[in-house]
Amino acid sequence: MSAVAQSIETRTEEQELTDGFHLVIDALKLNGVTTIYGVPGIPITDLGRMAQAAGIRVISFRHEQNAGNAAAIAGFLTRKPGICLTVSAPGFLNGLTALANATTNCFPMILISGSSEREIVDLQQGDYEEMDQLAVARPLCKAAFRVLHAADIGIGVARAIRAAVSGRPGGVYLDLPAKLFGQVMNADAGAKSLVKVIDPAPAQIPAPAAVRRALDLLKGARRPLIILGKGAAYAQADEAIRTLVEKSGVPFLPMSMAKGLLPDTHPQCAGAARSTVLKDADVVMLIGARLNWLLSHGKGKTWGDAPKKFIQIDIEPREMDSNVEIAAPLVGDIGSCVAALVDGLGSNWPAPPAEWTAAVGAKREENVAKMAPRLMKNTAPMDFHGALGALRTVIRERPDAILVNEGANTLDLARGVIDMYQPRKRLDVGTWGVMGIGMGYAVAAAIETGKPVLAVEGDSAFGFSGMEVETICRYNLPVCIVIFNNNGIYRGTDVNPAGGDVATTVFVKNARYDRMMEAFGGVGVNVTTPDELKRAVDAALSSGKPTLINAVIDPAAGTESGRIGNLNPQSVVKKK
Ligand code: ADP
Ligand code: TPW
Ligand code: MG
Repeated sequence: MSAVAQSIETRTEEQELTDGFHLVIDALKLNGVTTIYGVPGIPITDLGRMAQAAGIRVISFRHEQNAGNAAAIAGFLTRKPGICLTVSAPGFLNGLTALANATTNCFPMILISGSSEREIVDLQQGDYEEMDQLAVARPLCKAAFRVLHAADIGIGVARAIRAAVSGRPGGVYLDLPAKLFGQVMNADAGAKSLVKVIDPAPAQIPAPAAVRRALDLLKGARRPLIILGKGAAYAQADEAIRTLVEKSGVPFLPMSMAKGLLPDTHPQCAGAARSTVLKDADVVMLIGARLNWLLSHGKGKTWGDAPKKFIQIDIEPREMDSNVEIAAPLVGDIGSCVAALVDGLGSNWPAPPAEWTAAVGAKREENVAKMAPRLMKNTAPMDFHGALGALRTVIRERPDAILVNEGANTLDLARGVIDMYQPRKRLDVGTWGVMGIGMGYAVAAAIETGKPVLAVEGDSAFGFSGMEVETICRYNLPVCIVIFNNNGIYRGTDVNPAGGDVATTVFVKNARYDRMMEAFGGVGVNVTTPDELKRAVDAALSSGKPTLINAVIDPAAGTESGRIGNLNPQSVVKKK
């Protein structure tokens, strides 16, 4: 043995050592991370193994985008950053889509990717999976960090956690080069280098003058409206929000993922009178909802001619005046802002003019009555409303089930038809209207909450993450997937006028998605009527067995792009 080797051996006998692998795991555990979503491979395979051995639940996916989506929605559901772990370049890029989507939706998540050797990457000498990942990630997320020394792992993980959950939540990238994992240091010094993040998302109290300004505006309103967004669902200030709505008597409109914060059947819910309230309201209070495309940027036809004033509650100051003037900006965390407003309402806050609440109520009853017969049609093939009528009953009977929803018609119609009763039970395509969130969200929803999950998926939407049915079977998750199979994107009836290939929006006819589930030991069911659909979903949710129901929908039933066909650009050139 050489003198040097001998001296190292003597030293290791004297002191206990740790390394990068263990420090990353210890740092995550110290900060309460219980689950990692990812895909293994060089250089993070052993990190996953060791994390599992150390008691962290490590959920292996078939594609990083789905693992990333799982981490993102875990962040939304728990207010702790969801962790996604990927390999270098291609795995990193697959996960990056989910990180960007999380940032866009204000969900806290951390994408941890292994990366290649810095010296080789920076000289572009062609390393295994070479890519300057930090530079690529930076413009697409809220913050991006790289750790080069084992002694900095603790601080690196702490920065990532705080960046993800403080202020406006978002996606954070943490770059861990392969060499870091093998770096050795004294175990005591390593333990001391770890950082437990104290109060990672500190309360941000609104200024009293801003609270008064908002209350004054609300008090003077003749036709007030509260819009609840997914920021309000995320904030977990459920009781305070309910009190504000009920004490003020103001009608409320939930955005898609805020449905259930108060039940859609609540007497003040204006969900079924959306166009009326947006058009006619004179004072609109936004709580954790942005005036982006989903709210027509706060102007134009949707908002009518009646002059409007906006009160906006948001933790991000720069959100104010992003699209229109905000008359009463209330910057702070929703829990603190809403509590301050409730205080200010006092005990004899005047109800809004009865004329207004009655008009909203009447419109709502009218629209509900108009839709009712369409939901009761029990025919084959089903149309969307018939099938959704059955699923609406399922959720009414099982309000604690989590509904995941994506597609075009399948999304827009389910959002309108299926009433939600509890907060954070509806997870969908979010701000981007992105396809592919379905199975990642379903897996994480089941794992994080232990509740049954009902994923209502367009046949196209499902295809973006469909291979994860194996993951669902492997972990034996209580997920029931219903595929609204109309043979394609929007519809299955398009024809290619030039002949030859089928139209771009059309899939294989009479496909049997249920058999995909059977391939992995799950339950597959093919249904053609709403009654059959209801029975199959009930059986799945009661048994908790992974189930996929192929629901045969009339291929002619859908419309182009569901409810947002108006966003398609139109060609002005006449065809020859
Ligand atoms: P929706 O799509 O439902 O309309 P958005 O995603 O557009 O909702 O808006 C969510 C908003 O909520 C974001 O502007 C975000 O900054 C804000 N937000 C998120 N969490 C909080 C919080 N705890 N307190 C205050 N605002 C928050
Ligand atoms: C990542 C564009 C929006 S909706 C949709 C696509 C491809 C599928 C609609 O068909 P589906 O639903 O799911 O069968 P239905 O009920 O209307 O038949 N790529 C990404 N995101 C989006 N939004 C698209 C493409 C799109
Ligand atoms: Mg379809």
